[in-house]
Amino acid sequence: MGRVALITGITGQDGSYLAEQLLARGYDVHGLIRRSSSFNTGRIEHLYVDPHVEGVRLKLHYGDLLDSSSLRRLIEEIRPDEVYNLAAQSHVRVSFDMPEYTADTIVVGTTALLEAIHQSGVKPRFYQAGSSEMYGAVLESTQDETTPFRPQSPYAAAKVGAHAMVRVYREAYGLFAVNGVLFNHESPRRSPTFVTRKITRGVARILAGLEPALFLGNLDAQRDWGYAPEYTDAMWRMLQQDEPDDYVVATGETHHVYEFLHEAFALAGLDHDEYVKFDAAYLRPAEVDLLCGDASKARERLGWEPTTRFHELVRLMLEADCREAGLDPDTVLRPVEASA
Ligand code: NAP
Ligand code: G4F
Repeated sequence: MGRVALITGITGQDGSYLAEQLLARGYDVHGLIRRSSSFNTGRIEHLYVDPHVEGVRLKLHYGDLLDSSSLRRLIEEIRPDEVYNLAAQSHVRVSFDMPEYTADTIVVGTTALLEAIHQSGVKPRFYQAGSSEMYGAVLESTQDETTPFRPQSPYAAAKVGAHAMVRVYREAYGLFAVNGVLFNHESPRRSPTFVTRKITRGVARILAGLEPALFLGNLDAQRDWGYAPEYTDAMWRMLQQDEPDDYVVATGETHHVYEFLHEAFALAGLDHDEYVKFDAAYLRPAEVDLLCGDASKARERLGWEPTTRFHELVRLMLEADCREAGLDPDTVLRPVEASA
């Protein structure tokens, strides 16, 4: 029998890529999904097969990280070999508006899942989706597994709490529990409320005549942006090691938000000064100015290497958004050689 994985947050960007990769590796994949009045399964529609068909390897289950009884039931029913805890209220700006809910999904939800595993007696390997946001007000120009956390948002503080809880279950109960500390990772499946996708989607829609302008907040922050499917591969690698440990996953390259903006508008042959407007609503009460990861440990121990770099990432996201806006990227974007 193949291995069995449970993914919370399977309907999100990372969950969809991870599900794809685990199915390709022969796993039976179970996903926790929230009940919603409209479909929330768009990112995994291409993987979905009617459960009445024999041999189906992707199964979806209603539940919620805030409903501990559903977590306990699922762990006991599915008896997974690996659990990937990706579910979260993952938007930093929104976490200032909804701090309690954010903390509930991240700290209480993660604890509920760890405790459900502990109580069940099932001993799956456990991955926790930690974030570079935990570093917050950084004092060092690159961050690795030894860099202290100085969180700047309810989201980041909650992720620090979940990170600590994972260590407690690892030390106290010998659970194979791993914290990934992942720097920003993006893709055409990124929610359009995060800045990279907001920019590429905005540029494509301006090109298509669907929007007159793009409203943004702070353009001065620096982020280390990688390509999401490469990061979900790193999650899997962490759970295949002999011992549980914590790992940073990053490209080691950092760029200002305005560089991403310039790059996307330049590829489309548009002048960003004409279209980009400032809106203070997108500022945060406290900002993280600089993130740049050092993933040496992941390189050495996991054999993991980022391959998609900044310019390629901007292009592939913009191309996908052009298609979504009904445009042919080969016609409307500058060719690769002209933009290299
Ligand atoms: P995402 O696209 O926002 O997906 C979040 C997922 O969590 C969605 O499937 C969402 O369900 C689900 N969810 C939210 N609240 C839930 C709850 N109470 N119970 C059950 N499910 C719930 O996030 P992502 O970019 O894929 O990121 C995956 C994880 O990695 C998150 O924990 C995020 O904080 C963390 N992370 C992300 C990055 C990054 O750059 N992407 C970097 C570091 C860490 P719906 O679809 O129903 O909303
Ligand atoms: O795209 P962002 O919202 O991503 P942020 O805050 O870095 O968080 C993402 O990455 C984290 C990993 O470090 C994850 F843990 C987290 O779940 C999430 O996936 O914002 C990036 C930067 C910020 O400095 C923000 O202030 O872009 C700036 N920004 C400027 N204008 C904007 C906007 N961000 C958003 N979302 N929307 C804007 O209009």
